[in-house]
Amino acid sequence: MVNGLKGQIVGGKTPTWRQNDDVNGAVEDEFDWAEMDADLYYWTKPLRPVQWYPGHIAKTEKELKDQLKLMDVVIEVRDARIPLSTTHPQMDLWLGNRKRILVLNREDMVSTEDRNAWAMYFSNQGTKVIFSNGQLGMGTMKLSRLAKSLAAGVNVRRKAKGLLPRPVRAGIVGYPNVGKSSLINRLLKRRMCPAAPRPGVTRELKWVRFGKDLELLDSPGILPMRISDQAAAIKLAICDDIGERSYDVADVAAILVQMLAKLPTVGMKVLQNRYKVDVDGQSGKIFIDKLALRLFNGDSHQAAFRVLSDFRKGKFGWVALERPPR
Ligand SMILES: Nc1nc2c(ncn2[C@@H]2O[C@H](COP(=O)(O)OP(=O)(O)OP(=O)(O)O)[C@@H](O)[C@H]2O)c(=O)[nH]1
Ligand SMILES: [Mg+2]
Repeated sequence: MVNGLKGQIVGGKTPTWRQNDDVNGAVEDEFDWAEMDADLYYWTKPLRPVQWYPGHIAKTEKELKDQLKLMDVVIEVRDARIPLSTTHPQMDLWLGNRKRILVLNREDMVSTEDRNAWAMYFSNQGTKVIFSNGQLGMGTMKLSRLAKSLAAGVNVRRKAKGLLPRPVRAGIVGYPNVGKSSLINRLLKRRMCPAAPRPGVTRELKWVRFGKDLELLDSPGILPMRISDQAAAIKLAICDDIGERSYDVADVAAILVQMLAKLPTVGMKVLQNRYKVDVDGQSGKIFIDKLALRLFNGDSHQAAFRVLSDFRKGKFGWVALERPPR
């Protein structure tokens, strides 16, 4: 229990849950994402800050920054469920005006509406974005084609100088566990880079070759040393994009329950039906405690973990936790 917060992850602008049981499109259209973000801000405020900056990130970050200077193009991978929260605050600074491609991976884990909303948002900004699936390989061929075409100028310049062409260099960067290594493996159709369903798998920079004209750099997932936006940190925790030891599973699951209860495509009824637990309390924490009593002999940690892993497996449907700002 963090900060002795007994069942108290409530508050914010709306002291009680507002129910969203209507699953029709009209309700979804009217849903105010900014208001949920505001609530999330208040819910996370009393919690111990979530920070995760393991040794291997500290060790490789400088090396990665140096390597980025050698790239012809940089592929930034984000989690399609939380494209804003998986945006590294220093990436713009590190990349300057280097050619870049934005990849929203885990496309299978969001709805078509989520995907359309983000596609529109980034296209309005003039940002090239590719949706991908690192597990099945969708989007990877398109990605390699785009990387090669964006970087084609390198060899035009080399030729003009009388030099032989060289493979294009593309660096793959992004937050932990967003699917960077998987994307490379799917593209190469070989398990060249270790990938597993937890953050912090890749620990060193690694170059791999794709055909004769593309070189890819796999890199460890990086995060800022201090995450200033704690609402974002909780979303990283919910999506398993940050080390499990950095957060309290019960607190994070309680907030997830409160978010799901509000989301237009989930709502309280879905939670109630799935877990056969009444949502008559005011906080996600109470819900988790009730679930613990019903299924886990009172073990709240187990109950919390069940809700988190159900979300990660899509048991509430595939839903993004963020929509573009209006
Ligand atoms: N459902 C789904 N799972 C994916 C997708 N992409 C990757 N995964 C899974 O997510 C897990 C993490 O993938 P990795 O490739 O290891 O992620 P990473 O970004 O390299 O992670 P770090 O090396 O820890 O930074 C693996 O179990 C993959 O199978 C996707 O598009 N959809
Ligand atoms: Mg990796």
